[in-house]
Amino acid sequence: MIKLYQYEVCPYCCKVKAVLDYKKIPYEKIEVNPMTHEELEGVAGAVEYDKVPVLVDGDKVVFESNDIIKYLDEKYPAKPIFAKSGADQKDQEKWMEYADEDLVQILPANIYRTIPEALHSFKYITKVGKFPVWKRYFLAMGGAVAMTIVANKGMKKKGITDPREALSTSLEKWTTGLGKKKFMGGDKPDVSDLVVAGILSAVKEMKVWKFIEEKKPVSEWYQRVQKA
Ligand SMILES: N[C@@H](CCC(=O)N[C@@H](CS)C(=O)NCC(=O)O)C(=O)O
Repeated sequence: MIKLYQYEVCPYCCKVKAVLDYKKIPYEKIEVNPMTHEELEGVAGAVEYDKVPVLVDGDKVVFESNDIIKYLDEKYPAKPIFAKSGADQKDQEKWMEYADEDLVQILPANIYRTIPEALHSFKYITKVGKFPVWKRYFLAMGGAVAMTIVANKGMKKKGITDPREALSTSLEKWTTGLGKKKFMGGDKPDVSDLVVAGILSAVKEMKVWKFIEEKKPVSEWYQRVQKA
């Protein structure tokens, strides 16, 4: 069976899981210890690569979420998600870039916006991630403070003063593109729908989720993707 080395709440891993789930490809999740990466020892090239997701399919090891997604669509062609050419392909490239360069970039500032919010996010991340129980508490406290500082610095660098507003602007780009369509891919989801919904699913247990859910065009589209 396919093995996906991941962190449960890593948005890049969630992109890959959205594709695996949509295509109904069975897989086993292997939660990686973010401090030691010990699970990746023995997986060719994975320790040097030093990031998740890593997908192992028999002898094949694939790195980088977008390369993994392309690999999956080629190897498991039922329910194709990529256009082969033309304007649709250009659109998909545009939205995949939007997902990685715009939407993902705005999320840290939104989950680590204030220390209480960061504490809430960290508690969840350390609960579902592979952290020894005794370390969770200290990580949550220290991590929350550290991440709030880092996320706020990162925001300032990008000229973002209000993370929620920046998220709204980013999501509006998506809903404007979606227009009256059911999915960005038309009648059924394509890779753009899956990567954007996958990324959003990474924060569904965080406080920012309520803010996302209140945006009806986003939440209604998200529900449609979940069903599909
Ligand atoms: N470009 C990569 C980015 C993957 C990435 O940055 N993953 C993060 C987790 S969200 C990571 O593994 N960082 C190194 C670490 O946490 O040790 C992809 O699309 O797969």
